[in-house]
Amino acid sequence: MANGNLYAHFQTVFHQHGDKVALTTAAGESLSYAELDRAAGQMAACLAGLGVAVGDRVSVQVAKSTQALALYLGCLRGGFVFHPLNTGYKQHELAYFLGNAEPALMVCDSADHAILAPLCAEAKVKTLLTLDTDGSGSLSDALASVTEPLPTVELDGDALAALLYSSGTTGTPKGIMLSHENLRSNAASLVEGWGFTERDVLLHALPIFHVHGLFVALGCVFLSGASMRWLAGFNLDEVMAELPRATAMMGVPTYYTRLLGNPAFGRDSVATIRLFISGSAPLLLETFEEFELRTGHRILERYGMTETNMNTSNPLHGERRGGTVGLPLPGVEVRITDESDQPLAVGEIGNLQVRGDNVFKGYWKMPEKTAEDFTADGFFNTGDKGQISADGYVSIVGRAKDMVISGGLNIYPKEIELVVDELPGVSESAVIGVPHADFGEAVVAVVVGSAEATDEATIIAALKAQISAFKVPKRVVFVDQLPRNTMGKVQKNLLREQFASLAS
Ligand code: MCA
Repeated sequence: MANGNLYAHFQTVFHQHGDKVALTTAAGESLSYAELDRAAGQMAACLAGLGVAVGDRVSVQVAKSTQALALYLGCLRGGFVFHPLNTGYKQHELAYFLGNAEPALMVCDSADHAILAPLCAEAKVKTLLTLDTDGSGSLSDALASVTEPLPTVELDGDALAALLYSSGTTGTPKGIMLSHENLRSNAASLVEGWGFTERDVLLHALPIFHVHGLFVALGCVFLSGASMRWLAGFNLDEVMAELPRATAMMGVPTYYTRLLGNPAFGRDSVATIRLFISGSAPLLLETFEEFELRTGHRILERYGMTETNMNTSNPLHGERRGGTVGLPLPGVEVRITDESDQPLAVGEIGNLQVRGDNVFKGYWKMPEKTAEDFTADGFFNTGDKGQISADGYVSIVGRAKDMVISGGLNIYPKEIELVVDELPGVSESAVIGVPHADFGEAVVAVVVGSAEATDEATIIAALKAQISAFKVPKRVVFVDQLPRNTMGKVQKNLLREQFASLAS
């Protein structure tokens, strides 16, 4: 019986390409596949030696680095459940995640140790280690005493590989359980669908605490034996310098609008690139068209979400239709239904539902919420509104859930409203997304002020102290009252219209 551990599938490729460079950083540091395999084996042995057992969660909040990559691979290899945390999360958010995920071990930047130590004590996390981008930290010290790499653990494909949180409309984050087979099957579909081979060099500028940079990008590279240009984050000058060394790039729309904002970006910048892929947020048709005019490339837009990884993709060979997210991937069923899960006629707008090996195992410790989001015949309700054309192209036409996507990051208004409503001088608030040239959408808070005075700067400063900076409203506006329908529900669509030009 083949080992269901995703790392076993990676390792087959690693052993085929031992001396080949797997990744090179912008600073010129390179790691071969053999070195990556050894680092993962050392990391797995180190964590096991610290008492982490198969199925235990390992929470990680560290800056992107080659050691952070080895930590992810080591968790897969050891059968530990990888729990990545956005490096922007603050105490208020972290306390919940650690209490809910109950990790056996956590790894953080040494700069955050003082904040995380009490949170880990509170959440009864046995071990807290540090790991810095220069390779220093207590995890590195622990690694130094490892002599033998841990052999890749035998797992069933249904075993949990990762736990990622998405807040959801109620503001309470939900742990999304992803299995080794969820990740392997989807990555295999993408390697085939996007034509990744060992000759490719992926420009990797994405964070590795979300699906896009962690599972989509790394899955394509490690199942094909390709190489990577490994950037710490999206820095326009670095990306411009790295493009001539790459054959493919993955990014959120903001990456592409920023490239277009650079007059030096043009056809000769992309002479070596065969494929640009966009996702995590809608790619505006104007961006798609301007990019083709500027470079001759039609960006390949695909659609996914943390619960399902990738669902649809525009074709590698065939018409890439701007404004759509393409066709269902092999092994993924997509349908549009009405409120009672009945499929609608072609072209009609309704609830977008998916079924396939890519769909997650459920929400962590929330069986009722899980049951709510699946239909009797096993389709997952994505919460997105969509339609499918007669020739099968899927378009996302809206969101049932009240969510803002800003710079490729999902932001849930409820989570911010709960914090704003507690601030002095606020009686209630409504948080919306408005168009933003750089981030696509920007968060705006519409506030009904109570007797004491408060103002935009005070509210923004208070929020920055409590929640991740990327979630903090770019603007705060005051109104006498919030528009409500006859049911008393705040009419956010009216607010979006009223404040549409606020962040432009
Ligand atoms: C940073 N800032 C943001 C964002 N990022 N504000 C709103 N939205 C954002 N996404 C703010 C910071 O808080 C800071 O504010 C200021 O911008 C500058 O911060 P900096 O870090 O320098 O920003 P940046 O480097 O320009 O980052 C923007 C970015 C980054 C490059 C677009 O957000 C990014 O890499 N996004 C990709 C996220 C991602 O991987 N998404 C995939 C999710 P201040 O100065 O006030 O502190 S996976 C997914 O969605 C599904 C599964 C899928 O289909 O892929």
